[in-house]
Amino acid sequence: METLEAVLQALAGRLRAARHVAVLTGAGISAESGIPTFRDAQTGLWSHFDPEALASPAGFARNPALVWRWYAERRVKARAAQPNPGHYALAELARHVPRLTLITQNIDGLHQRAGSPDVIELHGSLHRARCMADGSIHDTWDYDAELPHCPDCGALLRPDVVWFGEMLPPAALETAWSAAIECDVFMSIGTSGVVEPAASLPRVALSRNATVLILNLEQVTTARPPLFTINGKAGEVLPRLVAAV
Ligand code: BV8
Repeated sequence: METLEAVLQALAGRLRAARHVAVLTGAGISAESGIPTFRDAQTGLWSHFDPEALASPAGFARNPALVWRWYAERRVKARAAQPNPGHYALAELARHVPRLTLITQNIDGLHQRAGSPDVIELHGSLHRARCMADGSIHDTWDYDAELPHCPDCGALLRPDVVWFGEMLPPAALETAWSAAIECDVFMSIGTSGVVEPAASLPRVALSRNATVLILNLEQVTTARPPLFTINGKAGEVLPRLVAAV
């Protein structure tokens, strides 16, 4: 096991030499902003419900009011939260490398609020709703309605997120897949790597001999180039990494 400092210095050298850096984030990067992750035992969203029960078309069809209440609560929490140093470090990194593709599984919008441009939202956003009839996207809606309806056609609105069993937005997935194939460095930050197809992105990068960093709370901190793993908090580690670039 290497020291964190040694791993950070080695990674910083590869970031300095990189033409294209790709980053995939998961719930872990928002944990230090106070937003519960999916798997944290004490606060994990999934400890209270089966993902198929709420985050799925069947769950919504079965009880749309319950699903809307769950997403409304998460949207309020996300709006009240602040980006943390991990989000800001990634926004800063984009100013130090020729090209950075930021891909997130998160739907909280914190990367955008930290100043990251062009965030690829693989799983949609809490801050948009979609008309079930005409597919129109709405940035605001009647937040007090138990079941919000489309202001244009009156049909039921749904959260503009990707549920289990649903295809990811094709353009977003294509951009993410291409970045994983083309990048020199791929950093997976704060994700347990369970949900597909996002979970395959680091593997694609590794198969193309990119330098790959996996940073979460399950890893051992070590360097087996081109794979680097760090056990640490994004809000503490990423600012140190970006400062070393
Ligand atoms: C698809 C939006 C093709 C909604 C999400 C059966 C039927 C149908 C499909 C499947 C099936 N079996 C498998 C599948 C595929 C399925 C899947 O992968 N299921 C899993 C459960 C096995 N995938 C899909 O359905 C995808 N679509 O495959 O389409 C298709 C089409 C039709 C039919 C068949 C196939 C769609 C998946 C998208 C689902 N939507 N989110 C919402 O949020 O409500 S997923 C949601 O969960 C997140 O977006 C994210 O992707 C995932 C949670 O993962 P993480 O972000 O990693 O969070 P987690 O809590 O797990 O981990 C946190 C990590 O952070 C940990 O590692 C921890 O150590 C670390 N951490 C904590 N604190 C910190 C930290 N790290 C750093 N610093 C810290 N401070």
